[in-house]
Amino acid sequence: MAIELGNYSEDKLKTILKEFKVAQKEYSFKSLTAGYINDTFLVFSEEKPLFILQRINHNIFENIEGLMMNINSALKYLKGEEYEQIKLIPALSGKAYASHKSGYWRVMTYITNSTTYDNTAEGEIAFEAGRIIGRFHTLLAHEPIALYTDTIPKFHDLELRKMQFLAALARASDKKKEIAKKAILFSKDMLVKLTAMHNSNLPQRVCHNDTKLNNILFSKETKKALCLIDLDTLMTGYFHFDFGDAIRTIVNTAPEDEQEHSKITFDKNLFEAFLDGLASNDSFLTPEEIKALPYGVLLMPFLHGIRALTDYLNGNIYYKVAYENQNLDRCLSLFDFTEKAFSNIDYMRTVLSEKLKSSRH
Ligand code: GN1
Ligand code: MG
Repeated sequence: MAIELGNYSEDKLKTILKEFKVAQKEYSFKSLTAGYINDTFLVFSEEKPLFILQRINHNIFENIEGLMMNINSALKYLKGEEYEQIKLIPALSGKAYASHKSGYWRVMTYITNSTTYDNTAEGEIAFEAGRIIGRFHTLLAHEPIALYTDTIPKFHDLELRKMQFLAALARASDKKKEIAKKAILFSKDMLVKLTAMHNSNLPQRVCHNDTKLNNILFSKETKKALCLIDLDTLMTGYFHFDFGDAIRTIVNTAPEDEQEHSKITFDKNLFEAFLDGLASNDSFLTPEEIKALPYGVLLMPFLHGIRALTDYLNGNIYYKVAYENQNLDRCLSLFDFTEKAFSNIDYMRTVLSEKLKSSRH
């Protein structure tokens, strides 16, 4: 049976794979369609999944060299007890990626018997997610941030996203503005609230910057978290980015684009399980970083929401969409979660102070 490979033929993928240091075998491919940005394929030999072949979206990641250097530097440390190592397979040129007329490609090892979850209702999964994110950060805690390039400058910067939103709003048609009225009002209100909460005096760390639950690999058998995947946005940032992005996809048991907003949750048991997992690592956060975590839980869904709204107003030029209003629908779901998180801010402060110890007492 022919497998759907999107814009690529099997022959084309075979030609690209030949540009990497892999054994000459008969390979087959399966398209993985979960991401919004890159084109991703699982590579099989005799039914066995061996590699991930990926075309990096060059429109979004303009600095491929810097991006691959960030990943390469971090991967040297992302291994050890209770953290599964991912390896990049070099191209024949010796580089970590191959440039081809169709774009920039890379190959990584595939971790067998692994799986991902888009969302979960299980405390065990939330605990493991917290544990592995803490592990990722402790493994990279001593990395000099100067080694890392800002491949998407100001990626999680509220001011930048505000300017981009206002620019899109100024250009949008009255019809679009009418359709998106509720989201626009919410954005304006939340921008004021979040700006007031912002603390600009926190330590920078090497962050993953896209720690949604389905970027964590789990063992199919034991349900233990293995490692973080999708390292494209690995660059400096603040710990509350990684914390907030994980929380928005874990304590909400519905998908991030759930259309029935009554299904969008802020599940306290999952929040606490995640914190327990995080706290099972040695303490590595300063008291100020811990204090900023509830802000991160509001910031991250809001930023994703306002980016989706901006893209809707701009005519869907950034994210891949399946239908015209998808970005707006996603925005409204993310804003609904932001509101639910907002009403839990005192609760978050209390549990955080109970459960997380800082590295300075
Ligand atoms: C984009 O394509 P994907 O899912 O890895 C986005 C992330 C968002 C995500 C969905 C570079 O990532 O920030 O979390 O969509 N990545 C970029 O919310 O914009
Ligand atoms: Mg990503």
